[in-house]
Amino acid sequence: MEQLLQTIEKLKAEIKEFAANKSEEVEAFRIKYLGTKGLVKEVMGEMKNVAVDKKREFGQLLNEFKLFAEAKYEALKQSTTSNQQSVDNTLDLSLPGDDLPLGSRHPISLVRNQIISIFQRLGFAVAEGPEIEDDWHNFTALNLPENHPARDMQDTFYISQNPDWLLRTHTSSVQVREMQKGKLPIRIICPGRVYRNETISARAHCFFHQVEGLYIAENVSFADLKQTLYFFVQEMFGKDVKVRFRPSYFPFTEPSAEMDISCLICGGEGCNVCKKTGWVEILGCGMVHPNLLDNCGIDSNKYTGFAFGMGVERITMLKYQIKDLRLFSENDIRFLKQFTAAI
Ligand code: 2U9
Repeated sequence: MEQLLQTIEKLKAEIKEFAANKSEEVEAFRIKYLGTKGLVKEVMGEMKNVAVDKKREFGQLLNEFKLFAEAKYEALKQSTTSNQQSVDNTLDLSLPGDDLPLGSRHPISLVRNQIISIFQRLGFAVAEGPEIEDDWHNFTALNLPENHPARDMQDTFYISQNPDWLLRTHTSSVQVREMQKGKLPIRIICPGRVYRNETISARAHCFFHQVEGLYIAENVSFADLKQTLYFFVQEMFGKDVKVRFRPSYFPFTEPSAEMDISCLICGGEGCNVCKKTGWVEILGCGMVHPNLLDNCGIDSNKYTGFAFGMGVERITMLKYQIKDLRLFSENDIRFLKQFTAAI
């Protein structure tokens, strides 16, 4: 009896240590221990030699031994199949990688970045401000009197919680905030989104993007304005493009002008894009009205400045010959993916 107990212990230790990496080794385990001529059967066969009064005790022991061997077999099977799977999933690192389709910048972002970069080369810094503005920064400070049509509900989105709050209608409020800081000279461009209560069409939207610029220092003249904007046009549209300034009116500048460039499509000959005039308008500009300087605590006897403003959508439409403003906000991938190669 003692010998049988020792055999079981020895076999149990052997089974415990048994390791298998491949399914053939697991099969070898099954044959050796659990097969019809296996060691478990052989040990079970010893029951006939056990004394009657010990049969119950040994029966239990042998049964536990058999379950132990079977459990080990199941565990071996499990571990080799998961090993096998992980071998199957092993990556072949020598294979070329999958192509990741590259996205592209939105055309408005492309053009805005280009405008910013041109003015940065002239020493302009970028300034930003809130899209929800108060009446003073958006209108009053900018010489837009209380009865000005731009203040009408038809033109401006007001915030219902507070009649003093609105969605900025231009980024000029950012320049006002910079002027209030009182750090002169000021040489900034203000890119950003603006909102106007317009019916959406191919030529108008309830939001669009502007880049406005402001230069305030001593002795700033209209000649500085012209030369700055001429440099911008040459960088943006090419050296052959001509410019012209037409007198205009804005409440925040005096004198004021609109700047045209020779038509990019017909080169000035006259076509549908320029409505047969040979010229297309690209921005508005002028010398900062002295009232604005005074409103913001800047000495208008000492300082002068120029300002300009352009719609990024307009510049983008001219540059890429886009005919409908709504394309910019429809997120149609067929439109957007055409700008993958643009820088
Ligand atoms: C301050 C002083 C002056 C900014 C200016 C324009 C002329 C202009 C339009 C272009 C197309 C708006 O987006 S648009 O519809 N802008 O024509 N903007 S001068 O003048 C300023 C701004 C701020 C303190």
